[in-house]
Amino acid sequence: MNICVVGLGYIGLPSAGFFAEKGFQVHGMDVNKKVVETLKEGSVHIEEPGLPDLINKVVKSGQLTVSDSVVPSDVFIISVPTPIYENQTADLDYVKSATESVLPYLTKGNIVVIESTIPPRTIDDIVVPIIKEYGFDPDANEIYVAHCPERVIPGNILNELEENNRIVGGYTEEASRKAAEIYRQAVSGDVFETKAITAEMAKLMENTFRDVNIALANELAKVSSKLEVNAHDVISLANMHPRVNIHQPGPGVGGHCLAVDPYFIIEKAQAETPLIQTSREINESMPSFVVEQVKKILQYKDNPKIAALGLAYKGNVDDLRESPAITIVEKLAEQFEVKCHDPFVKEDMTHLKLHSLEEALDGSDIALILTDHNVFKDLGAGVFTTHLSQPYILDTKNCLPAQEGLTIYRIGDLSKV
Ligand code: SAJ
Repeated sequence: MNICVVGLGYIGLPSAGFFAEKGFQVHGMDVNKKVVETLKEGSVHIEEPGLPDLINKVVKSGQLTVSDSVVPSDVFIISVPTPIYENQTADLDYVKSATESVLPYLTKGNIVVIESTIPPRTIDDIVVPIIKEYGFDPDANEIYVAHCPERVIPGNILNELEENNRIVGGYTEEASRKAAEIYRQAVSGDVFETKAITAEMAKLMENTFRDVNIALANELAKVSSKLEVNAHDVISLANMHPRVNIHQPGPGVGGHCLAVDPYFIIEKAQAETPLIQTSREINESMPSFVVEQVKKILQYKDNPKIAALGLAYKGNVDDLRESPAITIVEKLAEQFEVKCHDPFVKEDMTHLKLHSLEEALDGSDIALILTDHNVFKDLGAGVFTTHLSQPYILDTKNCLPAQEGLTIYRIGDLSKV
């Protein structure tokens, strides 16, 4: 069975490697020639544990080939970005052009799966019409069209590709069955068959559930600061109840999933989604909340200097998309000197100037922990007391242990501010 994966990004590349390792003959295509060249040279452009070894292995064995064009296959898996316009509606141009790019290679009986996260009704209203227009009839199962949303978490992608349950939403029942068979041959989780619209909504609700839950935690952090109670203690005690699972407050919600996907529901049901919209507003307000706290902590300092540790949207990844850390640094830099450090991020990935850890801390009046990279969790008090002008830390991710000699402020426990 041949698979052609269209789009070799954060999800497409690991998926291509995964299916290749499972014995499928896989061709990965990306319109970005630089990405293709990098892969051909045996390097991998994405930071993800285990990925370089996997890709090297399957490229070497010939199980995975890459190029900048689609090739004829039995299955086409489309895994391209779905960015969002400034007016918070989905930009489906990549999904449309990727679907168009496979058309000349389609033959009757092929399976087309969209793995990209898409707004509800995209399979029915956009993908299927493109295929119909070209002359195939998905209603008569000439092409099997399905949505199988990716659900893997960056940082643990390879394990989750293998183990997670999958939802396969077919345009027709037969399409669900055909596409599900492919996934059943590769994954160890269960594969559930449903309609396309249900799969689209299930995926969006998973991320929206998490976004709304984090908004609740962030609201609690703000309440706690007013009522002088520690939100982290409240959450860990409340979560001991068997039916409660409040998420963690923080500097805001980043990444290309939670910070974006709720808008795909909102755009299709504006009047019916006040809770989802308010949750987005709360999470988007967190960078300003953090900036306010920094100003309060440093109010007695003239020309305070700030070290910002962590720019990525979450720990142990290099992904800067929608990262609240970037917003916080930009806001602070309007008024103060801010030096940034992120061991995962490279110079050419950001407009912000990067420093070594010591350079960033040297002479700064506070260190902000904006990302919970493991390397930060393990930092001893010494590096802070040696370099900072005063041992002040605002740990927005609640990830540093309390240590003698350090004054650690935490979002959710700001009674000292
Ligand atoms: N965050 C909090 N508090 C928490 C948990 C997360 O503030 O308690 C923040 C993180 O710091 C980060 C953001 O939320 O800024 C998102 O991080 P995440 O770890 O929750 O999720 P993502 O965006 O890396 O991946 C999510 C996952 N979705 C779910 O867990 C429901 C993943 O399984 C999806 O495949 C992925 O979105 C996606 O691609 O849609």
